[in-house]
Amino acid sequence: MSIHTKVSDLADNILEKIKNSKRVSALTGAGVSAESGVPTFRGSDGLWNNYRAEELATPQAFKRDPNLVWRWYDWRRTLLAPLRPNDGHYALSQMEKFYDDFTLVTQNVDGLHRMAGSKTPVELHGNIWLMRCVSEGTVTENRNAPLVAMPPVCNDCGGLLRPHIVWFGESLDEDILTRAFRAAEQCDLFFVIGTSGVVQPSASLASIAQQNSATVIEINLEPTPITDVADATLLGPSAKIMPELLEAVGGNPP
Ligand code: BJW
Repeated sequence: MSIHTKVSDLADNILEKIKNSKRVSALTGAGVSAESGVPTFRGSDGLWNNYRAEELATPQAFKRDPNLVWRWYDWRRTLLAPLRPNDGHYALSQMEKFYDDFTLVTQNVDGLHRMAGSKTPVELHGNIWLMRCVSEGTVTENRNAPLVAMPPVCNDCGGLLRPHIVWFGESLDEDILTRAFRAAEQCDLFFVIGTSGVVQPSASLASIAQQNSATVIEINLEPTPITDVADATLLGPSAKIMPELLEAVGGNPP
Protein backbone atom coordinates (compact mmCIF):
# COMPACT_ATOMS: atom_id res chain seq x y z
CA MET A 1 0.00 0.00 0.00
CA SER A 2 1.39 3.42 -0.92
CA ILE A 3 -0.23 6.84 -0.97
CA HIS A 4 0.70 9.59 -3.45
CA THR A 5 -0.74 12.75 -4.92
CA LYS A 6 0.74 12.56 -8.43
CA VAL A 7 0.87 9.76 -10.99
CA SER A 8 4.55 10.53 -11.64
CA ASP A 9 5.32 9.68 -7.99
CA LEU A 10 4.08 6.09 -8.33
CA ALA A 11 6.64 3.29 -8.01
CA ASP A 12 8.12 2.03 -11.30
CA ASN A 13 6.48 -1.40 -11.03
CA ILE A 14 3.03 0.24 -10.65
CA LEU A 15 3.63 2.60 -13.59
CA GLU A 16 4.74 -0.41 -15.60
CA LYS A 17 1.41 -2.13 -14.82
CA ILE A 18 -0.55 0.98 -15.80
CA LYS A 19 1.28 1.20 -19.12
CA ASN A 20 1.38 -2.46 -20.08
CA SER A 21 -1.70 -4.16 -18.68
CA LYS A 22 -4.00 -5.67 -21.31
CA ARG A 23 -7.18 -6.37 -19.33
CA VAL A 24 -8.26 -3.40 -17.28
CA SER A 25 -11.39 -2.62 -15.26
CA ALA A 26 -12.52 0.47 -13.39
CA LEU A 27 -15.14 0.90 -10.68
CA THR A 28 -16.47 4.42 -10.25
CA GLY A 29 -18.57 6.10 -7.58
CA ALA A 30 -20.16 9.46 -6.89
CA GLY A 31 -16.78 11.22 -6.51
CA VAL A 32 -16.20 10.94 -10.28
CA SER A 33 -19.26 13.12 -10.90
CA ALA A 34 -18.62 15.54 -8.02
CA GLU A 35 -16.67 17.95 -10.23
CA SER A 36 -19.58 18.02 -12.67
CA GLY A 37 -21.72 19.38 -9.83
CA VAL A 38 -23.43 16.13 -8.78
CA PRO A 39 -23.69 15.86 -4.98
CA THR A 40 -22.05 12.77 -3.46
CA PHE A 41 -24.00 10.55 -1.06
CA ARG A 42 -21.87 10.72 2.07
CA GLY A 43 -19.49 13.26 3.56
CA SER A 44 -20.19 16.86 4.53
CA ASP A 45 -22.02 17.78 1.29
CA GLY A 46 -23.58 14.35 0.85
CA LEU A 47 -27.16 13.76 -0.28
CA TRP A 48 -27.94 11.71 2.79
CA ASN A 49 -27.24 14.64 5.11
CA ASN A 50 -30.54 16.31 4.39
CA TYR A 51 -32.55 13.16 3.72
CA ARG A 52 -32.63 9.88 5.62
CA ALA A 53 -31.74 7.07 3.22
CA GLU A 54 -34.21 4.67 4.77
CA GLU A 55 -37.00 7.21 4.19
CA LEU A 56 -36.29 7.47 0.48
CA ALA A 57 -34.05 4.83 -1.09
CA THR A 58 -35.87 1.66 -0.06
CA PRO A 59 -38.81 -0.29 -1.52
CA GLN A 60 -40.61 0.14 1.81
CA ALA A 61 -40.36 3.93 1.57
CA PHE A 62 -41.77 3.87 -1.95
CA LYS A 63 -44.66 1.66 -0.91
CA ARG A 64 -45.41 3.94 2.04
CA ASP A 65 -45.17 7.26 0.19
CA PRO A 66 -44.40 7.15 -3.56
CA ASN A 67 -44.99 10.90 -3.87
CA LEU A 68 -42.30 11.73 -1.31
CA VAL A 69 -39.78 9.43 -3.02
CA TRP A 70 -40.64 10.83 -6.45
CA ARG A 71 -40.29 14.41 -5.19
CA TRP A 72 -36.70 13.57 -4.12
CA TYR A 73 -35.93 11.98 -7.49
CA ASP A 74 -37.56 14.85 -9.38
CA TRP A 75 -35.35 17.29 -7.47
CA ARG A 76 -32.26 15.25 -8.28
CA ARG A 77 -33.19 14.78 -11.97
CA THR A 78 -33.79 18.52 -12.31
CA LEU A 79 -30.40 19.21 -10.71
CA LEU A 80 -28.69 16.69 -13.01
CA ALA A 81 -30.34 17.66 -16.30
CA PRO A 82 -28.00 20.56 -17.23
CA LEU A 83 -24.81 18.92 -15.89
CA ARG A 84 -22.08 17.65 -18.19
CA PRO A 85 -19.23 15.12 -17.89
CA ASN A 86 -15.89 16.35 -16.54
CA ASP A 87 -12.32 15.48 -17.52
CA GLY A 88 -12.39 12.38 -15.30
CA HIS A 89 -15.32 10.95 -17.30
CA TYR A 90 -13.62 11.86 -20.59
CA ALA A 91 -10.28 10.31 -19.57
CA LEU A 92 -12.10 7.07 -18.68
CA SER A 93 -13.88 6.97 -22.03
CA GLN A 94 -10.53 7.52 -23.82
CA MET A 95 -8.93 4.65 -21.88
CA GLU A 96 -11.16 2.21 -23.80
CA LYS A 97 -8.94 2.88 -26.82
CA PHE A 98 -5.64 2.24 -25.08
CA TYR A 99 -6.26 -1.13 -23.43
CA ASP A 100 -7.09 -4.37 -25.30
CA ASP A 101 -9.97 -5.00 -22.94
CA PHE A 102 -11.49 -2.28 -20.76
CA THR A 103 -14.63 -2.63 -18.63
CA LEU A 104 -16.12 0.34 -16.87
CA VAL A 105 -18.32 -0.56 -13.90
CA THR A 106 -20.17 2.29 -12.22
CA GLN A 107 -22.32 2.72 -9.16
CA ASN A 108 -23.47 6.07 -10.54
CA VAL A 109 -27.00 6.48 -11.84
CA ASP A 110 -26.44 9.87 -13.51
CA GLY A 111 -25.59 8.63 -17.04
CA LEU A 112 -22.54 10.93 -17.34
CA HIS A 113 -20.15 8.12 -18.38
CA ARG A 114 -22.30 7.39 -21.45
CA MET A 115 -22.51 11.11 -22.20
CA ALA A 116 -18.69 11.25 -22.11
CA GLY A 117 -18.50 8.47 -24.70
CA SER A 118 -17.98 5.33 -22.61
CA LYS A 119 -19.59 2.66 -24.77
CA THR A 120 -21.07 0.06 -22.44
CA PRO A 121 -20.70 1.05 -18.81
CA VAL A 122 -21.96 -1.63 -16.42
CA GLU A 123 -24.46 0.35 -14.35
CA LEU A 124 -24.66 -1.53 -11.06
CA HIS A 125 -27.31 0.62 -9.40
CA GLY A 126 -29.45 1.48 -12.42
CA ASN A 127 -30.05 4.79 -14.15
CA ILE A 128 -32.00 7.81 -12.94
CA TRP A 129 -33.32 8.52 -16.48
CA LEU A 130 -35.06 5.14 -16.66
CA MET A 131 -38.41 4.28 -15.09
CA ARG A 132 -39.89 0.86 -14.41
CA CYS A 133 -43.56 -0.06 -14.31
CA VAL A 134 -44.31 -1.60 -10.92
CA SER A 135 -47.06 -3.77 -12.47
CA GLU A 136 -45.48 -4.91 -15.76
CA GLY A 137 -41.75 -4.49 -15.10
CA THR A 138 -41.24 -2.67 -18.42
CA VAL A 139 -38.42 -0.12 -18.48
CA THR A 140 -38.71 3.18 -20.37
CA GLU A 141 -36.52 6.25 -20.72
CA ASN A 142 -37.94 9.54 -19.48
CA ARG A 143 -35.82 12.72 -19.57
CA ASN A 144 -38.46 15.20 -18.41
CA ALA A 145 -37.11 17.29 -15.58
CA PRO A 146 -39.09 18.43 -13.76
CA LEU A 147 -41.66 15.71 -14.31
CA VAL A 148 -44.99 16.76 -15.76
CA ALA A 149 -47.18 14.49 -13.62
CA MET A 150 -46.44 13.23 -10.14
CA PRO A 151 -46.21 10.34 -9.49
CA PRO A 152 -45.59 9.23 -13.10
CA VAL A 153 -47.71 6.35 -14.39
CA CYS A 154 -47.26 3.74 -17.14
CA ASN A 155 -48.62 4.78 -20.57
CA ASP A 156 -49.63 1.18 -21.29
CA CYS A 157 -51.36 -0.02 -18.14
CA GLY A 158 -51.72 3.05 -15.92
CA GLY A 159 -49.66 1.37 -13.19
CA LEU A 160 -47.27 3.29 -10.97
CA LEU A 161 -43.76 3.90 -12.32
CA ARG A 162 -40.69 3.79 -10.07
CA PRO A 163 -37.09 4.89 -10.68
CA HIS A 164 -35.09 2.07 -12.33
CA ILE A 165 -32.58 2.21 -9.50
CA VAL A 166 -31.39 -0.39 -6.99
CA TRP A 167 -32.49 0.61 -3.51
CA PHE A 168 -31.15 -0.67 -0.20
CA GLY A 169 -32.20 -4.26 0.46
CA GLU A 170 -32.86 -4.92 -3.25
CA SER A 171 -30.78 -7.35 -5.26
CA LEU A 172 -28.68 -6.10 -8.12
CA ASP A 173 -29.57 -7.39 -11.59
CA GLU A 174 -28.00 -10.83 -11.95
CA ASP A 175 -26.54 -10.32 -15.45
CA ILE A 176 -25.09 -6.96 -14.51
CA LEU A 177 -23.57 -8.38 -11.34
CA THR A 178 -22.06 -11.28 -13.30
CA ARG A 179 -20.44 -8.84 -15.73
CA ALA A 180 -19.05 -6.79 -12.86
CA PHE A 181 -17.64 -9.79 -10.98
CA ARG A 182 -16.12 -11.15 -14.20
CA ALA A 183 -14.49 -7.77 -14.89
CA ALA A 184 -12.96 -7.79 -11.39
CA GLU A 185 -11.87 -11.45 -11.55
CA GLN A 186 -10.31 -11.35 -15.00
CA CYS A 187 -8.43 -8.04 -15.07
CA ASP A 188 -4.72 -7.35 -14.58
CA LEU A 189 -5.32 -3.78 -13.41
CA PHE A 190 -8.28 -2.43 -11.43
CA PHE A 191 -8.96 1.27 -10.87
CA VAL A 192 -11.32 2.28 -8.03
CA ILE A 193 -12.33 5.91 -8.40
CA GLY A 194 -14.37 8.23 -6.19
CA THR A 195 -16.20 5.73 -4.04
CA SER A 196 -16.38 5.52 -0.26
CA GLY A 197 -16.30 1.73 -0.60
CA VAL A 198 -19.01 1.07 1.98
CA VAL A 199 -21.95 -0.14 -0.14
CA GLN A 200 -22.05 -3.85 -0.92
CA PRO A 201 -21.71 -5.80 -3.10
CA SER A 202 -19.95 -3.09 -5.21
CA ALA A 203 -17.30 -2.43 -2.57
CA SER A 204 -16.17 -6.08 -2.65
CA LEU A 205 -15.07 -5.81 -6.30
CA ALA A 206 -11.69 -4.29 -5.36
CA SER A 207 -10.92 -7.20 -3.00
CA ILE A 208 -12.01 -9.69 -5.66
CA ALA A 209 -9.63 -8.08 -8.17
CA GLN A 210 -6.81 -8.07 -5.64
CA GLN A 211 -7.40 -11.74 -4.71
CA ASN A 212 -7.17 -12.56 -8.41
CA SER A 213 -3.72 -10.90 -8.61
CA ALA A 214 -4.76 -7.63 -10.23
CA THR A 215 -2.92 -4.45 -9.33
CA VAL A 216 -5.46 -2.20 -7.58
CA ILE A 217 -5.13 1.58 -7.88
CA GLU A 218 -7.45 3.83 -5.91
CA ILE A 219 -8.21 7.47 -6.77
CA ASN A 220 -10.00 9.46 -4.07
CA LEU A 221 -9.80 12.70 -2.13
CA GLU A 222 -9.22 10.75 1.07
CA PRO A 223 -8.34 7.24 2.28
CA THR A 224 -11.24 4.76 2.40
CA PRO A 225 -11.66 1.09 3.39
CA ILE A 226 -10.43 0.29 -0.17
CA THR A 227 -7.06 1.88 0.64
CA ASP A 228 -6.11 -1.23 2.64
CA VAL A 229 -6.50 -3.51 -0.39
CA ALA A 230 -5.08 -1.08 -2.97
CA ASP A 231 -1.50 -1.40 -4.18
CA ALA A 232 -1.44 2.38 -4.54
CA THR A 233 -3.79 5.22 -3.65
CA LEU A 234 -3.68 8.54 -5.49
CA LEU A 235 -5.16 11.28 -3.35
CA GLY A 236 -6.70 14.02 -5.47
CA PRO A 237 -9.71 14.94 -7.60
CA SER A 238 -10.49 12.40 -10.31
CA ALA A 239 -10.86 15.16 -12.95
CA LYS A 240 -7.14 15.89 -12.40
CA ILE A 241 -5.77 12.40 -11.70
CA MET A 242 -7.59 10.44 -14.44
CA PRO A 243 -6.17 12.64 -17.26
CA GLU A 244 -2.69 12.11 -15.73
CA LEU A 245 -3.28 8.35 -15.83
CA LEU A 246 -4.50 8.56 -19.42
CA GLU A 247 -1.33 10.43 -20.34
CA ALA A 248 0.77 7.71 -18.66
CA VAL A 249 -0.93 5.14 -20.94
CA GLY A 250 -0.12 7.23 -24.03
CA GLY A 251 -3.33 9.18 -24.48
CA ASN A 252 -3.86 12.92 -24.87
CA PRO A 253 -5.50 14.32 -21.73
CA PRO A 254 -8.90 16.00 -22.36
C1 BJW B 1 -13.95 12.11 -4.73
C2 BJW B 1 -14.19 13.37 -5.28
C3 BJW B 1 -13.42 13.74 -6.39
C4 BJW B 1 -15.53 13.09 -3.62
N1 BJW B 1 -12.50 12.90 -6.88
N2 BJW B 1 -13.03 11.30 -5.23
C5 BJW B 1 -22.97 -6.91 3.39
C6 BJW B 1 -22.63 -6.34 4.61
C7 BJW B 1 -23.38 -5.28 5.13
C8 BJW B 1 -24.49 -4.80 4.46
C9 BJW B 1 -24.81 -5.35 3.25
C10 BJW B 1 -24.07 -6.39 2.73
N3 BJW B 1 -24.61 -6.73 1.52
C11 BJW B 1 -25.66 -5.93 1.30
C12 BJW B 1 -25.81 -5.09 2.34
C13 BJW B 1 -26.86 -4.04 2.47
C14 BJW B 1 -26.61 -2.83 1.62
C15 BJW B 1 -25.29 -2.17 2.05
O1 BJW B 1 -24.26 -2.27 1.41
N4 BJW B 1 -25.32 -1.41 3.12
C16 BJW B 1 -24.12 -0.71 3.60
C17 BJW B 1 -24.35 0.79 3.55
C18 BJW B 1 -23.77 -1.24 4.94
N5 BJW B 1 -26.57 -3.20 0.21
C19 BJW B 1 -27.67 -3.37 -0.48
O2 BJW B 1 -28.77 -3.29 0.05
C20 BJW B 1 -27.53 -3.74 -1.94
N6 BJW B 1 -28.33 -4.87 -2.22
C21 BJW B 1 -27.94 -6.11 -1.97
O3 BJW B 1 -26.80 -6.40 -1.69
O4 BJW B 1 -28.93 -7.06 -2.09
C22 BJW B 1 -28.76 -8.30 -1.43
C23 BJW B 1 -28.80 -8.09 0.10
C24 BJW B 1 -29.67 -7.19 0.65
C25 BJW B 1 -29.69 -6.99 2.05
C26 BJW B 1 -28.78 -7.69 2.87
C27 BJW B 1 -27.90 -8.58 2.26
C28 BJW B 1 -27.91 -8.79 0.87
C29 BJW B 1 -28.06 -2.62 -2.80
C30 BJW B 1 -27.28 -1.37 -2.67
C31 BJW B 1 -27.91 -0.26 -3.51
C32 BJW B 1 -27.24 1.04 -3.21
N7 BJW B 1 -27.96 2.07 -3.77
C33 BJW B 1 -27.51 3.44 -3.56
C34 BJW B 1 -28.73 4.40 -3.56
C35 BJW B 1 -29.42 4.48 -4.82
C36 BJW B 1 -30.41 5.57 -4.68
C37 BJW B 1 -30.20 6.63 -5.71
O5 BJW B 1 -29.09 6.92 -6.18
O6 BJW B 1 -31.19 7.20 -6.04
O7 BJW B 1 -26.52 3.78 -4.53
S1 BJW B 1 -26.73 3.78 -2.02
C38 BJW B 1 -25.67 5.01 -2.63
O8 BJW B 1 -24.34 4.57 -2.29
C39 BJW B 1 -25.77 4.97 -4.17
C40 BJW B 1 -24.32 4.85 -4.58
O9 BJW B 1 -24.20 4.26 -5.85
C41 BJW B 1 -23.72 4.06 -3.46
C42 BJW B 1 -22.23 4.16 -3.32
O10 BJW B 1 -21.87 5.47 -2.96
P1 BJW B 1 -20.51 6.06 -3.52
O11 BJW B 1 -20.56 6.16 -4.98
O12 BJW B 1 -19.37 5.36 -2.93
O13 BJW B 1 -20.61 7.58 -2.99
P2 BJW B 1 -20.19 8.19 -1.58
O14 BJW B 1 -20.83 9.51 -1.44
O15 BJW B 1 -20.38 7.23 -0.49
O16 BJW B 1 -18.61 8.41 -1.71
C43 BJW B 1 -18.04 9.38 -2.59
C44 BJW B 1 -16.55 9.23 -2.54
O17 BJW B 1 -15.98 10.07 -3.51
C45 BJW B 1 -15.94 9.64 -1.18
O18 BJW B 1 -15.01 8.65 -0.79
C46 BJW B 1 -15.22 10.96 -1.49
O19 BJW B 1 -14.03 11.13 -0.73
C47 BJW B 1 -14.90 10.77 -2.96
N8 BJW B 1 -14.79 12.02 -3.73
N9 BJW B 1 -15.16 14.02 -4.61
C48 BJW B 1 -12.30 11.74 -6.32
N10 BJW B 1 -13.55 15.00 -7.02
